[in-house]
Amino acid sequence: MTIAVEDRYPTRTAAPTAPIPRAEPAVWSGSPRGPIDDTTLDSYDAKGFLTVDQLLGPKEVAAFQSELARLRSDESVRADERTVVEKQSQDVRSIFDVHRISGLIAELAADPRVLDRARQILGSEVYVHQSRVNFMPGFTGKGFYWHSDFETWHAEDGMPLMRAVSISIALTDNYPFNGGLMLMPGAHRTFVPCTGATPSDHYKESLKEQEIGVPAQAALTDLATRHGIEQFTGEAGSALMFDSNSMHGSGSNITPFPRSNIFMVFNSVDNALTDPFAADSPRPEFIASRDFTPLG
Ligand code: 6CS
Ligand code: FE
Repeated sequence: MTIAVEDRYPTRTAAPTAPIPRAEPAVWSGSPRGPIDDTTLDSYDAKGFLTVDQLLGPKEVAAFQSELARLRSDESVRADERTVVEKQSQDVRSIFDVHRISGLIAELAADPRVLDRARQILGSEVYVHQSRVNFMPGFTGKGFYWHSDFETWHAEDGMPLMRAVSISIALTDNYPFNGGLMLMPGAHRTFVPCTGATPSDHYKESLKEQEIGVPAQAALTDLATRHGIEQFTGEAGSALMFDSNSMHGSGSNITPFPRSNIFMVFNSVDNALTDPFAADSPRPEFIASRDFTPLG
């Protein structure tokens, strides 16, 4: 029997509801000292994200690029339900649960350069909530409209609080013009409820194009006006870490330059998933892990 957990962030309501100020910190206390210096940690707390130049060296980037090419061309991976293909082009867009498919990526999740940063921000032991590799091909790569990941993870996966952090590691150069991720600095301190009930098996559509769980334009206008917009750019090997409730999105990529990244989400073991707060059933394990065993 699951004990009912208080829903601090009601969303997917029939009628529009007002934004909710964030109750919890972005950087949790009690963490073991980690690789992030105090100035960067303070900036993360204020903005909701930080960047790491050259988290991976050139040789490591090359090894991961080969791994992604291997995965992408493996017919069994392509046919797997954990693989999302583009509607029109049928190109592989994302491979979920990739830390369980690729040993190389499993090692990266447990690498102190990654794991100790996540533990430091979340102030606890952590586990992988979700992993994916994203391929945004040149010319046809589709972006994602503005959204908060936490809104989906709360509504559909039963994530109680904003105590998760994502890391996106660039495996190609991220330019301003090839679909780089945009974020609103400081918007992580506001929860924007979304209207509209979650359809059954929503993930089958939302992972290609999200229509439910999308903030209203008025809320986005207010946030962008108050906080502005920054864009993550950087060479292959650089990384972006961002709070679960960061407001982010990306444009399409009409340039010849592809944009590929490895994306992993770390959740605190003290923020384990419960029942979905606004969906009739939990999403599959390959999108939202229910193995809360601490990493490392
Ligand atoms: O629904 C999810 O879990 C995924 N959707 C998006 C657009 N970003 C975060 C996450 O990978
Ligand atoms: Fe997202």
